[in-house]
Amino acid sequence: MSKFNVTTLGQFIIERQHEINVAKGEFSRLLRDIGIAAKTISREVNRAGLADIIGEAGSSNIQGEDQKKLDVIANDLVIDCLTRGGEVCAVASEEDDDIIFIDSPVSKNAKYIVCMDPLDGSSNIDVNVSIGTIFSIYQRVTSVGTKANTEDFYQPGNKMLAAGYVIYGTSTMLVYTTGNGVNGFTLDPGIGEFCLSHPDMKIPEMGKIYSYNEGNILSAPKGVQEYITWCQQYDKDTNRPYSARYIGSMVADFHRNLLKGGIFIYPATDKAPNGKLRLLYECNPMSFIMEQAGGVSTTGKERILDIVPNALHQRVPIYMGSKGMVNQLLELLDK
Ligand code: AHM
Ligand code: MG
Repeated sequence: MSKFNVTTLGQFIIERQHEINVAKGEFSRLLRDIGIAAKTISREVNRAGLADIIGEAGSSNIQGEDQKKLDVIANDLVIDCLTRGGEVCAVASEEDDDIIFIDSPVSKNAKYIVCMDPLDGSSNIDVNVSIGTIFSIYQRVTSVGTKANTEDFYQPGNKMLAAGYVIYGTSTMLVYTTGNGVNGFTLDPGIGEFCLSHPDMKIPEMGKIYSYNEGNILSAPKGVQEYITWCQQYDKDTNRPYSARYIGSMVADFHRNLLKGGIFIYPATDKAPNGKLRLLYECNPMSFIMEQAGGVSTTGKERILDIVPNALHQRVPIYMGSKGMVNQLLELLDK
């Protein structure tokens, strides 16, 4: 029997490449490059308290939010990795106002575009709480060899080829889907590889955790207010009251709910009338993973993955998680 009884991310990508309908070698190399970028970001995140890299970078992103140094570092690391890999012609990032075009000698025939939030949950960096990276991959719709444009990025989420996230928590994990289920890999620092630790992840149909910033309750839609009150009422048959768990890093809240069962709620608020979370960088990739794990993701009116984007930094309300819980909330929103 082999003594090497782990499956690394690289091995897994090759083993599963028959499931993909696009140029297999190139797509596998692209996934591999994202894995390399994730390991490098993980290293930077782990030494954030030691090196002088926490705190503000002095620049703001398009939403007027302060960028942290680690945001900038993570953004640059992914773009460098993708540039050298040669499979991607353009990237849209939460940290950049416009599309970043990749024009390197090796990327002349690149077929793919990437949307990413290089470091999500940035308010948690300075306080040593879990943060994450979110990515998604699409095939470009404009001709290979020409300059990519917004048409490539305004594809609905249902056209996504792959999506994933990396969580920098008690350990670093990479979770991804190519539309054939969801698999999770834990970084083994000893060998420096992501190893398959959570095969075929499925979210329980019901859970008892709700993840919502209750500081916004007064300006939440009535249906959300009623749902939260319902979650808090005692009822032994439905196992209530539920537990409130809100980290403020979507990746971490999502990851816990995926494993345990739960619902993540970020509706429109007075401060953010379209919701806070971005369709391209946060909602679409997480919705693809959620659906592939058997869960539901919606704006309350429509399936997130069916929205045709009209701006790179578009925001939408989002309700996602265990099927039973999201459906209960939807009944109240519809009333
Ligand atoms: P960021 O991309 O600037 O870090 O913002 C996104 C984060 C999510 O990870 C999280 O779910 C949300 O913002 C928390 O926002 P709030 O503090 O308004 O509850
Ligand atoms: Mg974000």
